[in-house]
Parts: sequence; C-alpha cells; structure tokens
Amino acid sequence: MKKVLVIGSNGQIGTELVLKLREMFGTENIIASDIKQDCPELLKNGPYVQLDIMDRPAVREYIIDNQVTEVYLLAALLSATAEKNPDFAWKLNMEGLFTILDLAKEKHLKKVFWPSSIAVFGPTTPKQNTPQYTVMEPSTVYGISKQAGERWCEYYAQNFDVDVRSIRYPGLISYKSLPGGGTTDYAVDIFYKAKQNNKFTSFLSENTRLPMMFMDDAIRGTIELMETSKENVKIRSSYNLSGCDFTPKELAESIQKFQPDFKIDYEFDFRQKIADSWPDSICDEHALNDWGWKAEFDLYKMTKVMLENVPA
Ligand code: NAD
Ligand code: AKB
Repeated sequence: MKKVLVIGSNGQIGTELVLKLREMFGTENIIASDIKQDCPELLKNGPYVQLDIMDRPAVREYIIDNQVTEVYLLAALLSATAEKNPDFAWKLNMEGLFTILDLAKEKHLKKVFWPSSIAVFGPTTPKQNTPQYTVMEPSTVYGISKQAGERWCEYYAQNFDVDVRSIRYPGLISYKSLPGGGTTDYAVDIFYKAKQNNKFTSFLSENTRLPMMFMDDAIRGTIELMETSKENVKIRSSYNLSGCDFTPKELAESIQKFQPDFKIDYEFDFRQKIADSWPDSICDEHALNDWGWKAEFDLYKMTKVMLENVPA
C-alpha cells in the first residue's frame, strides 16, 4: 500500500506534484505537508499536516506512526534566497535530507525523492549540452548544498541500499503556484507582467541562456523516475534532465508571437552572476536510456500554455 508524504508541498513544485500524485494514486494516500500552518486552497481536497523538516523528532514520529512508505523532500532555500542567508540555507538544505535518508536506511521508508538542480554545475563546467559526468565546481551556497546532497544520496544508496531517486531540475516554469526565490524566476514573472502590463524588466541580461522546463514535463519526469523499476535507476546521485533552453530576449520574442506589442528591458542584479555560472543547455541521454525520459514542451508550446493560463 502506497502512502506518500510530500514535504514542502506548498511551493512551486509541491503544489502540482501533490495534485498529480492524488489523481494517480488516490487523494487519501498522498499527504501534503509544509512548515506553513495553512493548506493552500488547491490542496484542500486531501490530507495536510504542518511539519518543519528541521524538527527531526517530529518528522520521524509522523512518518513511523503513519506508516508512510515514500517521501518527496522538496523543502529547501533556492539559489537567490540562499545567497542572502548561506548558514541557514546550508542547514535547511542538508539536515532535512539526513533525516529522510536515515529513515530510509532504517527501512521505515521504501523510496525517497530528493531534487537536485543545474546549480550543481559551476563556471568551470562545459556550458553547452552539459554532460551527466563532468567538472562540478558550484560557486553558490545552493549549488554546494545540492552537490553535497547528491554525494550523500549516492552514498546511502551504495552502502545502505536506500532507494533514493533524484533529478537535476532546470529552471521550472508554471502557472499554478509561484516560484520561491530562484535565479530562473524571471521566466515565470515575465508571463504575469506580459498579461498585466505588456512589458517586463528582466533581472538577467538579454543573452543569458539557461536550461528550463515546463512544470508538466517536470512532474511527469519525476513520477516516471519514481515509478520505474529499481534496476532501471542506475544513477543514484541525480539525473540530468533537459526541457528547452532560451535567453530572456528569445523568451520575449516568443511572447511577441502572441502579443506583438510586448516590450522587454534589462536591469541585471546579483542573480546575473549566479546565472553566468550555470550551463546553457543540458545533455540528458542517461535519463533517456535508463528510464525513457523525453520532454514534450518546447519554448513555443510552453509560451502558449502560460499565456492562456496566467491571470490578466
Ligand atoms: P519553493 O520555494 O517554491 O517551495 C519550497 C516549500 O518548502 C515552501 O512551500 C516552503 O514553505 C517549504 N518549506 C520551507 N522550509 C520548510 C521547512 N523547514 N519544513 C517544511 N517545509 C518547508 O521551492 P520549489 O521550487 O517547489 O522547489 C522544491 C525543490 O526543488 C527544492 O529542493 C529546489 O531546490 C528544487 N528545485 C527547484 C527548481 C525550480 O525551478 N523550482 C529547480 C531546481 C531544483
Ligand atoms: C533556482 O533558480 O534557484 C532554481 C534552480 C534552477 O535550482 N530554479
């Protein structure tokens, strides 16, 4: 019997992941949980529990008492927020992971999903079509925490037979919930500003290319990885996953296909340096070969769906 706990359910990924998991496996079997007291409107159709991932005893007690079988651990500080509070970011991003990996090591959990990021790469990584295995010297506290997390996931898998699965998500683009403090957030905000004001000021410069993905692809990829048989999961650090890649200028041009008068200008800030340290595009051949991953949304299709759904 599957009983899933999604920790950090109220965020950009968690909201859509909970909705999809409930649709697939039954509302009562998917428990949303977040540090926030209130359950978001969209998730009120099923169970919700307030949990702080930093409260190790409370998390352990809840998982053991409720016979949870799988955890998706999404609670973290993202790249831009983490740079402003490095000590706390390191603590939050690492401690929660150990709590969950230890529960899996003790066989209280059958499976764990923990997301990594393209932030594991750094300025010395080859930028185009970045391979799965390459130089990894992240220059942000967020990237360092994700890289350390990947190493620990692989260590627990190899030494304690923990079934942990992970994806290095690119920047995710969605309309059901807002992003939570990343460097790629501009690519969501631009759609709100396009609908509301028909103009946008980008905090990244016009030719800053980054790997991105529409949320439907990310959720499908996540569940496909979690549902594939254990033998198919050959990488226990984290899989490269590619959706599409574009610059702010190209994204603006894509919006102009639907709103010809849309205007963009550029005022870059501290996030430019973070973006400059990340890849332009990602090679995801291992995900394709091991468990059949294939993205469905390109820039045009994503732009169309975003403009149709973001409120004016
Ligand atoms: P988000 O910031 O939107 O959501 C994180 C959620 O965690 C929030 O609802 C927050 O309230 C909750 N949270 C924070 N501290 C908590 C705590 N102590 N206990 C319990 N919950 C807590 O983040 P997201 O975009 O949904 O990202 C989820 C995960 O995916 C993160 O690990 C992130 O690094 C990773 N990721 C996201 C992206 C992206 O573009 N969104 C890309 C790469 C990787
Ligand atoms: C961020 O910008 O911090 C995230 C990520 C790519 O990990 N969207």
